[in-house]
This record gives sequence, C-alpha cells and structure tokens, in this order.
Amino acid sequence: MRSISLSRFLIEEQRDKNQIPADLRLLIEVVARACKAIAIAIGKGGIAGVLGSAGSDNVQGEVQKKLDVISNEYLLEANEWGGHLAAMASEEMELPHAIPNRYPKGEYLLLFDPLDGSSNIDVNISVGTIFSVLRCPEGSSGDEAAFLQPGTRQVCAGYAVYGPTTLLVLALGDGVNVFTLNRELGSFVLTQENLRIPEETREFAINASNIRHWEAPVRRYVDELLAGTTGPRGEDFNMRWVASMVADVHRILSRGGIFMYPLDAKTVDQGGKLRLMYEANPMAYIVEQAGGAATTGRARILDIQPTHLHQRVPVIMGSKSEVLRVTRYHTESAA
Ligand code: P6P
Repeated sequence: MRSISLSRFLIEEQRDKNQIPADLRLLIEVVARACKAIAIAIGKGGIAGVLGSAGSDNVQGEVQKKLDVISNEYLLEANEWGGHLAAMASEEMELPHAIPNRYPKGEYLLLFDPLDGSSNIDVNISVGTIFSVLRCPEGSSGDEAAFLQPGTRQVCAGYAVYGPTTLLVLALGDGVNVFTLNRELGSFVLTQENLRIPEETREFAINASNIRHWEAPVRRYVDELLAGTTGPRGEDFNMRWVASMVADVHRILSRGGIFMYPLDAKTVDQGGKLRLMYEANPMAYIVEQAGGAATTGRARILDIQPTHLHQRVPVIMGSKSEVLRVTRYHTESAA
C-alpha cells in the first residue's frame, strides 16, 4: 500500500487523471480538516462537556445534541472563506447557508449531515459525518432550488466515521478510497484503495423493532433470511443494527451486507425515515462506486428528482445481489 496523504492523493488524481479541479480539491481538503476537528471534539466527550442535548430541536424536529451543533458550526466556518462554494445545506439547518458577501463564491454546493447517528454519542458508539458535492447551476445564487438535483449529478461524496479509528471514505467518480487519520501527524493517510463491496453476503441490517410496520416485500425478504437453512435461502444469515447509518454502511462496504430503512407504516406519510440529499444520495453514490446497489425498493436512489431539501426516502443499499432481490420482491408484490 502506497503510504500517501490525502493531499498527495488528490494532487496526483488532479494531475494524472485531470479529474479533480483545484477548487474541488480545496473543498475536499477543507471538509477533511473540519472532520478532524469534529473527531477531536467527539474524542474529548464528557471531559469537554460536549455530550448531551443542546436544548434545541433541528428542522427535522429531532433533539439536537451539543455535538450536532458544534459539528455543523465547524463545517460552516471551515467552508465559508475558501471561494469554492456557492452555498451549503445541512440536516441541522432549514434553509441553505449562503456564503457571506465578504467572501468570494465558487461553483460547488456542499450538503452534509454533520453528525449522523448522534443519538449514539452519549453511549460512545461510532457516529459519522456524511457529505455530498454538487455543481451550482449556472447563474444560480445557491438557493434551495439549486440543490434539488438528482444524486447522479454528484461530483463527489464521502463520509467520516468516528470509531476506534477515524476514517475518511471518498468517492470522486472513479472508485472508493479509504483514508485513516494519523493522530500523531494530524493527517489522513490512504489505507485502502478501490474498495469493492462483496456481491454476495450473509449479513443484513434493519431495525427489527419495526417488523409489524413493514410492507409485504420487506417482510417476505427478512422472513426468508430468518428461516436460514430451513427456508428458501438455504443459508443462515446474521443481523447487525448500530442505528448509525455511517457505521452500518461502512461495515457493509467493508465486508458485504444489506442496509435497509424501508418505507413502513410509521414513515409512509413522510416518504421514509432517512434524508435523500445528505444521507441516501451520498451513501448511494459511494455504494454504487464500490460495485453495490442502492434503491428505495421501487427506484434507483440516485435517479430520484428531489422536490425539497429535507426530503426523506426509503433506503435499501449494499451487496448488489441482495438489493436486487429485495427490489424484485417489491416489483412482484406490485404486480
Ligand atoms: P432508528 C440516525 O438518527 C439515523 O438517521 C441513521 O444514522 C440510522 O441508520 C437511523 O437514523 C436509525 O434509526 O429508528 O433505528 O433509531
């Protein structure tokens, strides 16, 4: 494995493949620096008094953790001055954040979930930052309409997972690469090139407490997995559910699996649980770049034309053969 830093990787990608414009390289390095600051804040935990609730709700109506607010601020402050962005959007903010007039505007739009899975923070379970990069439409000021582009228009997507190690997982349209934070040097170092998700798997991730709310195709699929060697799959399966999308999807990218937060009777009115623009789309982009698949059960996630910034969608993603099976069950159920 070449021992190269994130900066060198991006420069070589830019020079050798002419794939990453300078402003996009700057954007990625700035986001990575903000993720390092978030990792440090998380690592201090109770010592720095950053655990617990911020005493406010976000636009989703969810209780904000102190670290949700801190992480959001880090990403806003890090990205405001660089001249590479037209605007930013966050799970934690109702409206897009315009670049202050004192700074130049750029051609990119940055979307992020600053601290996904933050309900796990107080019990020391891995959480993460998810981000997505779009181009700002020509002549647009970066208002909400500018962000409403299908996931296929992403030029970059990535996540940081704050676990036993802090990882940065990056997809730029030419595969998925993993960088590990060297805490002594304070820099991300390439530790896995061209990550490929195993086509087949014997592991699934779903919040099984919702079983009574599931639609028939999901119930059929999970029942078959639970039947194991006694059922139609003829194999035993294992279940994992961290309740932190970044941790669950990273496990699946690393050793295969299927992640499901499907439409169910509880979430049908909102269209699903997870957010399209800064959770489903970036993760779907990364999973597809790693050779996996990502659908709502009825449509490819990246093809969805968004109607509003905080839109929610059903999510089924991971090892291609399993995702295609679940999607087929939805088609058969509708027939
Ligand atoms: P539940 C975290 O709040 C999150 O948005 C995802 O990271 C995670 O996969 C999901 O919600 C967990 O939802 O219903 O199991 O708490």
